[in-house]
Amino acid sequence: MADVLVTGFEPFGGGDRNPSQEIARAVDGTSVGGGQVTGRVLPVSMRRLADALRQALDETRPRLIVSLGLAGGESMVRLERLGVNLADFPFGDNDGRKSLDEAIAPGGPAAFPTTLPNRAILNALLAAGIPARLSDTAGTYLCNACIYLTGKMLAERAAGAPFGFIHLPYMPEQVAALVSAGSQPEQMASMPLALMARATELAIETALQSNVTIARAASRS
Ligand code: PCA
Repeated sequence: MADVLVTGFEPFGGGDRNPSQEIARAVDGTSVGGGQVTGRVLPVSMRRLADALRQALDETRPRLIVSLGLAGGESMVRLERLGVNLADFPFGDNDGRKSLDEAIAPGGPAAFPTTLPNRAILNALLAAGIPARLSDTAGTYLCNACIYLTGKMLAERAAGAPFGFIHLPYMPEQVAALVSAGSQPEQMASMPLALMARATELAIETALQSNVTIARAASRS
C-alpha cells in the first residue's frame, strides 16, 4: 500500500522522452511531504490504458493520486480540472489506433472533475516561482482519458482518494532536438526537468497537507 501514486506516460508521437515518465520513475520509492510514493508509467494506448491504471490502483491503494503527462508546446505547468468522456485523436496512439468522436465509456457521465486542491497547488507553485496555470481541458487524447478513467474507477470503488492531473511542458533537450530536426521554433516552450519535478513534489505536499486539514476538521465536528 502506498500513500501516493504518481503516474507518468511513456513517450509518444515519435518522441523518445517524456518528462512525465522520467518524474514518475524518479519519485518511485521516495518520500514526499511525509507520504510514501509509488511511481508508475502508463502506456499511450487506448486499448491498454484502463488495465494499467486499474492494476496501479489495485496494487497501491493510494490515498492520493497525482498523474502527469506531456503537453508539447505548453509554456507552463498546467493543473487540469476536468476529464471528459471523449476520445478524439486522428493521429493515433502508440498502437496506431485512431479515434474519432468516441466515448471513453459509452453511456458514462459526461465528465469527471479532478479533486486535488488545484487552486492551493497553483498558489504554492506560483509562490515557489514556478510558472503554472489552471486548465479546463486536458484535450481528447490519452491524458484526458487518464483523468476520466481514474475518476470513473474511483467512483466505482467509492474510494475517496483525491486525484489530479498535471500537464508538463517539453524539457529543453526535447525542444533543442525538435528545432535541430527542423521544427519551427515558435511555440516550443520548455522547462527544466528539475523544476517540473519540484512542481510535482509541491503538488503532493500541498494535497497531503490539505488532506490532513480536512481530516482534522472532520474529526472535530
Ligand atoms: N501526453 C499526451 C498523452 C501522453 C502524454 O504524456 C496527452 O496530453 O494526452
